[in-house]
Amino acid sequence: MRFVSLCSFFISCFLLVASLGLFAQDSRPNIVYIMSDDHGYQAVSAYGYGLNKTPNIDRLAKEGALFTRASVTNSLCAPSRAVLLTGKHSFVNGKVDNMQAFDWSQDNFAKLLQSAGYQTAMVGKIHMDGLPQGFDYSAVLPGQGHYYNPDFIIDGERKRIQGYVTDITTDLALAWLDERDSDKPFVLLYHQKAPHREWLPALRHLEKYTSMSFEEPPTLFDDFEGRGTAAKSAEMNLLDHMNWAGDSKIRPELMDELGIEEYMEWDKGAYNNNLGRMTKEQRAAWDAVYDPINEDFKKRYPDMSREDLMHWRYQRYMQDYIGSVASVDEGVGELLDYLEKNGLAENTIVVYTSDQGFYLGENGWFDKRFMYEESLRTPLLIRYPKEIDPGTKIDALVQNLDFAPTLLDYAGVEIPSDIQGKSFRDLASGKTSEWRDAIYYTYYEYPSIHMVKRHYGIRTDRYKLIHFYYDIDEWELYDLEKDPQELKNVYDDPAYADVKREMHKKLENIREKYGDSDENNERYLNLYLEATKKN
Ligand code: SGN
Ligand code: CA
Repeated sequence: MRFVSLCSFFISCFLLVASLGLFAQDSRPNIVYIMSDDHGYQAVSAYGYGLNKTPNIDRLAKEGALFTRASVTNSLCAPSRAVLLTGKHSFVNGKVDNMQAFDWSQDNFAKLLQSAGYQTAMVGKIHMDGLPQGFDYSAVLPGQGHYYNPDFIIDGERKRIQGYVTDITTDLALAWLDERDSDKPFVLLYHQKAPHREWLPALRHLEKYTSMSFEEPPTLFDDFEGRGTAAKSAEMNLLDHMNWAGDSKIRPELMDELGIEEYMEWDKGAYNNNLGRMTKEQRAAWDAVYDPINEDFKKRYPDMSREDLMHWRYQRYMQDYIGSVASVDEGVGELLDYLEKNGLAENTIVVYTSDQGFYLGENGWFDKRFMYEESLRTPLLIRYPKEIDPGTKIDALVQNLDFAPTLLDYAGVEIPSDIQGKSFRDLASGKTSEWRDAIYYTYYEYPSIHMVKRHYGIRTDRYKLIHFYYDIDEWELYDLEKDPQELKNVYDDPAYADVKREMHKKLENIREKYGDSDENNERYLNLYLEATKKN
């Protein structure tokens, strides 16, 4: 009896203290949003392309969900980031291309989480000017950033940090996690620069990846028959439009010796600038691997046909690209280990994605920008043990437009009504399979590097309709079921007359739904022409 009353006394004390909030634990989930730059889904092994191994990123799919058809609304770096932050299409948030300034004063999901009591941090690449708003802590790269000994802007102050950018970004992220207030939930945006051009892997990866050889995509020598003017006139060819020094790491002096001309006037400059940042020791380790490659190329070059050169450049490209992905994957591993060691794995949502897709030699291309699949789609993996079953696969047409509302939803914060994306929380947990039946896409940065013409379009489960405008007026229609590589434009094929009509109607509706129009295109074109004139 006495024991029981003693117990009930302690229980009442406990309840009293708890109700006063002294024990109150904030159980809202933490969020780690990982985004790399230009990481094509073909180079995430969970997608099954067999190009490389990304065991750490793959863990998210094994222990959570893999989205097979996630995409972006505008396949370019800074616009994609603006869509992530705002949950609104480019023509609404204003950041339509890499040139226009981003208006940080508008709402973003980090600001909303911050006012709801979350600790917020952004580390790595953001590719926008101005101090990131909505973040208690920010350590970002100015512009594109550098691979070796990069500058960082930490809470507004610029300083150079010695080392390799991917590793530094991870270290800064982990240091912030260590210093945070562990009583409050957090959101960490951990944004890698890699594997963005010009693809400089970490020293520890040079040997391994430069000696690898990769299977070529079947369309490496695409002649673009069956496609429109836009694909034919794009400047993304591995042989014709890639820098020899900057990208393929041929020494500028060797270019001169062999009589190879610069395609871009900054070809040699890019090489000198990237390698010029290295310390003596870093440079020596780099040269020890790339000098023999140069020597070998010097011997072979005089006898190489255009075709031989294309094979060579594809391998060179992939070695450095895949080599740069390796450290991104290691960073993800470090982060996941940290969460585990600190008891955070269960209550933390971990997202892995890229700011868009990327061409890894398909159609003979590198870069992105197009509404075609390799560029439109982006890897998306998400782990949240409390709600998402291990090994979940989702084919729904989610977009980067949906991140802001999804993350707000997980955090229990009200989603503002002007957000255009949709939370995919219930889709990920399997509570529902209902989803949108079409996605909308816009692209603006033209005329510019890579010369991908302005376009917009709609993609449904099976079809894609694209309109290229400004200096052409061409429509393309693809049947993704019959032609997943989008090699044959069936817009003028009478067999598709009904599909064409239907897709036009859908396009009109979706443009109206999101508030897009030809007037928007005109307005953004004029802003672009003005901005490019000034530069
Ligand atoms: C640089 C690259 C381009 C790339 C853009 C945009 N050239 O200009 O190849 O398309 O960035 O990329 S480089 O020779 O300077 O590397 S984005 O991801 O930032 O949008
Ligand atoms: Ca990018």
